[in-house]
Amino acid sequence: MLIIGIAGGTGSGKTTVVKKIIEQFSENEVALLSQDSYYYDNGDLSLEERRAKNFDHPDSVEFDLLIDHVKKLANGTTVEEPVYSFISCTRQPETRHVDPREVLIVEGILCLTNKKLRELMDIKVYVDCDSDLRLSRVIRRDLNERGRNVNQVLDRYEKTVRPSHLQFIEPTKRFADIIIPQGGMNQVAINILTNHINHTLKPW
Ligand code: UZR
Ligand code: MG
Repeated sequence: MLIIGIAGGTGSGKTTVVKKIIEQFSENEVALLSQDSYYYDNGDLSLEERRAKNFDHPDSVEFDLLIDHVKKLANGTTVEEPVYSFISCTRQPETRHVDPREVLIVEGILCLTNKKLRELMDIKVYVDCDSDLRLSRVIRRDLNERGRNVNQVLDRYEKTVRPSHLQFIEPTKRFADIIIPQGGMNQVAINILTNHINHTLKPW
C-alpha cells in the first residue's frame, strides 16, 4: 500500500487537493482517513469548555488510534473511523467503515507532527498558502459550516490557531517531500501526484 500524508495550515486547501486527487480514481483504489475525525471526544466537558479547547495543538488528536488504523489498513483490515462533529465538538455515535485500498491518504493540519505517523508515510505533502488567504477562507467556512460567528472565529484565530500554526504546523514543512503552493488551485501539482498514484496502481 502507498501511504500519502497531506498536511498544511487550516484553510490552506488540503481538503480540495485531496478531493481533486480522489476524483481521478475509483472508490476501490484510494482510501482516505481524515485527522479531523480523530479529535478527542471531550464528552465529559460542557459545550463551552469543549469549544474553548485548542484544536490546533497536537495533544488534541488521538494519534494512537489514528496510527493503529493506518497500520490495520496497511495490513488489509477494515477500520471504523470515528465521526467527529465540529458543531458539538464531540464524536458522534456512528462510525465510518474504511476498507483497505492500494492507496491511503491521511489528511489533516497536524498529521506531520507525529513521528510514528510520519514514519508510516511513503510520501509527505505540505500544502502551503499565505495566512491572509487561509484566514479569509476559514472565516467563510466556519460561518457556513461550523456554526460560528465572525468574532468567535477571529478570537480563536488570534488565541490558538495562529500561535499553534507557527509553533506546531508550519515547522512540519521541513518533513515534507513535496510542498504545494496555492493549494487546491495548483492543478500541476495535483496532476503530478495523481500521475504518481496511477503509476503505483498500474506500474506496467
Ligand atoms: P481543517 N476545529 C474546530 O473548529 N472545532 C473542533 O471541534 C475541532 C477542530 C478546527 C481547528 C483547526 N481549530 O484549525 C481546524 N480551530 O479545525 C482544522 N479553530 O480543520 O484542516 O479542515 O482546516
Ligand atoms: Mg479540511
